[in-house]
Amino acid sequence: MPESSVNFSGIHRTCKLVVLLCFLHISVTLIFYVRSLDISFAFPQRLQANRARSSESTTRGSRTSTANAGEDNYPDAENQPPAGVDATKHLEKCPETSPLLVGPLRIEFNSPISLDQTSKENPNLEPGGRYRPKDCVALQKVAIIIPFRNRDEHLKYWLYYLHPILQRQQIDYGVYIINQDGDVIFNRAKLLNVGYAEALKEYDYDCFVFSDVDLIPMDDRNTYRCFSQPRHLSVSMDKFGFRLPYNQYFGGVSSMSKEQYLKINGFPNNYWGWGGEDDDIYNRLASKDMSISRPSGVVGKCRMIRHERDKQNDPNPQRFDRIAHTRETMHKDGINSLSYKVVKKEREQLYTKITVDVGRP
Ligand code: UDH
Ligand code: NGS
Repeated sequence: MPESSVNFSGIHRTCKLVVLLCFLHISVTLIFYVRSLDISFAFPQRLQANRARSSESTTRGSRTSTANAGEDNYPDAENQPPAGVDATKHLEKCPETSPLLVGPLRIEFNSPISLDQTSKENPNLEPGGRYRPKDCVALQKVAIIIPFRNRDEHLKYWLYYLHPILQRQQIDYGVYIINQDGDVIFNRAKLLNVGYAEALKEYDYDCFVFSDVDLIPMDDRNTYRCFSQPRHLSVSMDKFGFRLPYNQYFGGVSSMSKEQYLKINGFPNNYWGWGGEDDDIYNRLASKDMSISRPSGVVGKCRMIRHERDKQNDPNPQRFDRIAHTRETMHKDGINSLSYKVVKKEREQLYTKITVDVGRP
């Protein structure tokens, strides 16, 4: 009897110890559990703020702001990287010559082009036909300005060919279609001035490429950017037998830095109808002692989409008289006297289209 009573009290003590240990274990687990709940209950605002901040940094990558040029790697106002770029990654400047270039290209206008297909083939574009390289910081911010009216078929080819070329050229660019409203006589140079002014409202562009809608480069080494002198890019057109029609020719596709453009007071606003406005621009440049920079005849080859003369764009009978007086008129007729009304602004995936009323002669 005494022996069994000893054994019993031993078992009893062991059991008590086990129960105590279990209790301790459960208490510790419970404390940790409650503490973990506490964190999210106690600081819901902080969590929300963090979440908001991280989503902001991805969506605000779209480039709609103005620039603090040169201050850091992401030169727009809020220093946001392009969508999809890691904000913590330090980006180098893009090289002078893009390693992505392939050289001569086959350009033809036989098969119809669909805008949907072109959009699908350019998934890295941001709304409005905007792009900037993801792996390096582009050397220039280029607005591409296209004077336009009723040339939708040409525009489809232009977008189809140019977007991939411009991306391979590693440019930070936007495409602006400046559409003349109504059916009064066409004014190419005034539309180009409008493009300059409107593009600058969107982003701190430092370079402007002015391109007819029907001209496609045949070599991606013909970079759509600016140079130390105003640049003529369409130097070797198929329609002229791949040579310049005359030495002073500055039509088709050209580029100018903001500084070069302002030095000549932009372009004339009073060339209504076809011809002469490009010669006037040449005269402006010459009067300011600027020379024309050009790519070689091989790199500068381009094709023009054949077409008939447009309605309301007959040759301007006043053009010869006007180009004879550029030096006297250029200081009062240009970007400093530009007036127009924006009728509509459409931000499509492949371009920004701005419809404008430029008045009449
Ligand atoms: N443009 C339009 N719509 C027009 C007129 C001109 O979009 O109604 C734009 C377009 O970007 C074009 C550029 O302005 O590429 C220059 O127009 P242009 O008429 O000078 O063009 P181009 O030199 O043609 O291409 C001149 C007339 C050719 C007649 C040929 C007859 N076989
Ligand atoms: C010149 C025109 C330019 C024009 C160029 C090429 O004669 O505006 O021909 O025209 N100058 C004058 O008329 C004063 S093109 O063959 O491309 O239609 O750009």
